[in-house]
Amino acid sequence: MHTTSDAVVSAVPADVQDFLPLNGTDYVEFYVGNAKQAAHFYKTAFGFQSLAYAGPETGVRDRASYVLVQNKLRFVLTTPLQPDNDIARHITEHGDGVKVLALWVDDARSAFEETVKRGAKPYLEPVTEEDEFGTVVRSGIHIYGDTVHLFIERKNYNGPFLPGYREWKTAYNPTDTGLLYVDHCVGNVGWHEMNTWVDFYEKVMGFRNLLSFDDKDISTEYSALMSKVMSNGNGRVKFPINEPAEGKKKSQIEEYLDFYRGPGVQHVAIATNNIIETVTALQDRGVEFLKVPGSYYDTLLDRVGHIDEDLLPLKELGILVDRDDEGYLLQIFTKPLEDRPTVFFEIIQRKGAKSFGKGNFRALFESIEREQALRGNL
Ligand code: TYF
Ligand code: FE
Repeated sequence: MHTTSDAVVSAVPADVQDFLPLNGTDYVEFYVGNAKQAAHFYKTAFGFQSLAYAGPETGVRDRASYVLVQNKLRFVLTTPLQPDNDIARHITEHGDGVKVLALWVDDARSAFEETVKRGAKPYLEPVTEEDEFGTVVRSGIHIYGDTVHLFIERKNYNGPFLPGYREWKTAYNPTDTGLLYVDHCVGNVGWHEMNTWVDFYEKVMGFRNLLSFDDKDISTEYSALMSKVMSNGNGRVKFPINEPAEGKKKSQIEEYLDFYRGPGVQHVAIATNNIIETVTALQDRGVEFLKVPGSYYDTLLDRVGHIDEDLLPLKELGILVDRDDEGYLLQIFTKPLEDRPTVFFEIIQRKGAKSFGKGNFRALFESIEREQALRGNL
């Protein structure tokens, strides 16, 4: 049932100095066509709260950015106010998508120097910004496609978000849905590019390869792909990298690459402590999830053994379950959140398991293929 590739290797030995210490994900920034409406959608459908805003009213001329928060999860939604800036070009090329995976560090200058000297392409030279709440240092490097990592140093800052933003309060505050923090963010890269980016995360970022899935592990009739999960030293930041593999018909990764017009973030996995409550709330608010056949649940307990949850709500909601050596996990995937079949979310509850749901790949990918076929892209 579980092969060795599903085992999670141990952490970096304590005596090895981590040259890029990361405290976790700071925020995920999306470039979108209409940030005001997107902010309303994420508040209404996903239960985020308003946190901060930057735009013409705060002296920013070329963009408007809305910052949303839910527990430790922060999303920034940014839209261009001009037709000819990088944000506008990003949207024209990719549609709405993830531009920035921001990482929380104690030293943004060192993060920049250590990664650039190992070969990272600079995106933002270290800059120090101040306001009445203190000082923030930011820097950034390019990753796959047009996506970037920003390093955010906020140890001397206690403002709502970042300098340049003001607090954003509204009377409209839908209740949260139990979303807690980013568990992992997956990138899709081009044909035969996975190992280039695995090398990048190893050599430039000091990450390790936790798990690998080859096309035999995860090819269904059509949707062949390969994937390697990269993790930083303390395990707080995990970036799986997918590449398409040859199958009978078009891989789901190829469909993404065609519509995103290149590599980019495929899914953001968000943790919850109660997946049944979270998914019930999301579904009530109109979030659409991929479905698996009811027969998936006929043999579920034979595959995963005892679980604390009742089977019936899992089946009604379409929540998937997988087990590894250390425990089990529950997960479910939204349909793409844009008109282009590109970015989607995963909701995940870990009960000991540190793996990535390999036992669900067949059911999940067959479900993705049914959607691909409805779009005429299979
Ligand atoms: O992040 C992961 O590896 C799991 C599995 O298109 C997965 O969530 C991999 C590829 C994909 C959807 C899910
Ligand atoms: Fe995932």
